[in-house]
Amino acid sequence: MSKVTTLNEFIMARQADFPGASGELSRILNDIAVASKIVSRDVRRAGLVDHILGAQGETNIQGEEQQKLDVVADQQFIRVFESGGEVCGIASEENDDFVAFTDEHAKQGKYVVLFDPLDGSSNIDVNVSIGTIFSIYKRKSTRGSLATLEDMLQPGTEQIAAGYVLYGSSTMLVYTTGKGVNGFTLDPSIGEFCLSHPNMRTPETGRLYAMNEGNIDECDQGVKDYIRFCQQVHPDTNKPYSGRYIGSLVADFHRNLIKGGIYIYPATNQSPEGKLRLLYECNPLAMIAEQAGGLATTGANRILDIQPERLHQRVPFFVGSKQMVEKAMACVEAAKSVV
Ligand code: P6P
Repeated sequence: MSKVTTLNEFIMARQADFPGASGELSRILNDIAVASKIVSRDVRRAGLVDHILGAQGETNIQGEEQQKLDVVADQQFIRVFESGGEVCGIASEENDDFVAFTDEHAKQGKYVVLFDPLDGSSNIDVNVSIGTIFSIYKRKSTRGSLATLEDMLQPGTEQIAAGYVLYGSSTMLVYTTGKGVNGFTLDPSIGEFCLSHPNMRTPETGRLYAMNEGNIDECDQGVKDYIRFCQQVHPDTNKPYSGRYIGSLVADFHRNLIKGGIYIYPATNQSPEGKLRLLYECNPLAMIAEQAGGLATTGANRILDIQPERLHQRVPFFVGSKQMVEKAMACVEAAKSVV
């Protein structure tokens, strides 16, 4: 039986990739792993422990009803970041404003973390996979001071690390520090994330497209043209592509990353800037996608190049296999030139 490599062993071994790194990033990644194990335990019990099922009754800045597990997960991640000493502040989907930690130790932290603690949480009650998405930046403000909004509003190209945790049939943590993508599966029998998907590469093309086609009438013509293209019989397979939409971003993204495919959440009449948030959903997944050989755009522009203006800013999101995203962008471009 081949030796199992735990996440901790992997991080330590790869620390050499960062000359001058004194382990802070490694500690943050380990902190994320610890919080994820706790959230995974709570997600697995969600159906049994009624105090965490059902809406918290509050609504977050997105106008979405907060499920209690959202709040539990958010607090779990904030707790590990605040106590770890490497992170001086956070921004999260569940918090209207960013949080600058006031503890003197935390204020010395070199990094900020932006995250969606439990994306797709409306699926909790029906036992569909959900996920955590995170993005790590070096702070721009002076160590020892309070984190600032400027620390949070950095373009995706400045990410030091990005990743997600998928609470699915198994719990997986997938991340990149800009030197490829690696996936780890939680082995509950030893409580460790173990390297299961080394050096993940997404297929250049694929046959799966993920979009909420209920929105099709509200989309621009180029999106309609691309979906129509997906639904045509293709000469190489004599079949159309397959529509696969779970309604949980991390689950749809992860499946496409492995099998090849495209996920599209375009601008619609309801959501003229798209639905997904740039800072803690699109940027981290865009970094993963590009590091695995895929693409991530707004349908026109590279996601990672966008200079954020607001914490909860939304953008249209086309992400996945390179050739599929390129084809979708070509449809969007072609539709613009049609008067
Ligand atoms: P719709 C979940 O709320 C989420 O942010 C993503 O996880 C998911 O892909 C998308 O929204 C689903 O949105 O409008 O299709 O229900």
